[in-house]
Amino acid sequence: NFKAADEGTILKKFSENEMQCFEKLKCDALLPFVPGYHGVVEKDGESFLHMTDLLVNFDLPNVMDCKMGVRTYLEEELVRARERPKPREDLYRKMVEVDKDGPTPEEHSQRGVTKPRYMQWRETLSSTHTLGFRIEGIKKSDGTCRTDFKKTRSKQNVTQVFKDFVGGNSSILKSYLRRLSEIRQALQTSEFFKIHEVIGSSLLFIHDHTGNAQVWIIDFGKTTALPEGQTLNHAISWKEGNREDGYLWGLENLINTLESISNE
Ligand code: 4IP
Ligand code: ADP
Ligand code: MN
Repeated sequence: NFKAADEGTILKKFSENEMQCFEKLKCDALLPFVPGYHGVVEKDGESFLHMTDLLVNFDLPNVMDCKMGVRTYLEEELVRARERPKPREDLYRKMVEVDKDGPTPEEHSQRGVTKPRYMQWRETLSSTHTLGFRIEGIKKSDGTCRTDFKKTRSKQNVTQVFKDFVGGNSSILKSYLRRLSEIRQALQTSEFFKIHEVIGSSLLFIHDHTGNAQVWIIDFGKTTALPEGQTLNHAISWKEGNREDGYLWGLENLINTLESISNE
């Protein structure tokens, strides 16, 4: 999905939706917290979004991707699956790999699960439903990479992963907390955030041995504008039709989780 680009920048596979978000973010309170956006470029006959490489100011960075919100798929995907269910074998296989009893008898016999069914299963197995965020992956400075967090659900488990990630460094933890407060503040004033359903977006945590620590808002591939005049609360629960994403509720829980580590 990504391609190398000029020094300090990266190319992400083009998406019309994500491009529109970056365009709108150019004059929004969230601008200081999203990767620099440098427009659309063509390479080898393919289109890409050109953005700043967030790792560029780090020396041997440690990186964690946290997917925000209580819901990770669009309401329209739910409607589509109900009207015209399309069981997918790839999602069935991913489900069985984690839990052979995950699929229902019917799903087993058709060797397929629909996209929203798979996404909901991922949400309940992880901390998405209980905390409003989940850990997707971690890349450490030593080159190791972990994505086996599909069953990391309890606050205790999540806490342990964060502790390992910061390696007990309290000043990095404090920098992360400061940055998360700034992000919360910016979200509360952002016009963009008010009128968009933010689905599948992540907070990217980056730190290194010099003590540099930052958090960035990334991935607007499924962030969608609401109909004219409509706004979201981002903290109340999702009921089909209200399009709430639980982003602010998740951020609050994430901040609480890091604060309780910091206070130990
Ligand atoms: C993936 O599941 C992720 O949720 C992807 O989201 C999602 O892509 C995939 O849907 C889904 O299969 P696992 O993480 O369990 O592998 P992301 O890209 O944000 O990680 P979408 O297109 O929904 O963003 P499909 O339909 O691409 O398989
Ligand atoms: P996808 O839509 O495929 O999920 P994301 O935008 O979430 O793509 O990016 C996937 C991963 O790529 C992130 O977890 C992060 O590690 C890395 N990444 C994304 N954007 C940047 C960036 N601007 N700079 C550095 N790394 C990035
Ligand atoms: Mn993503």
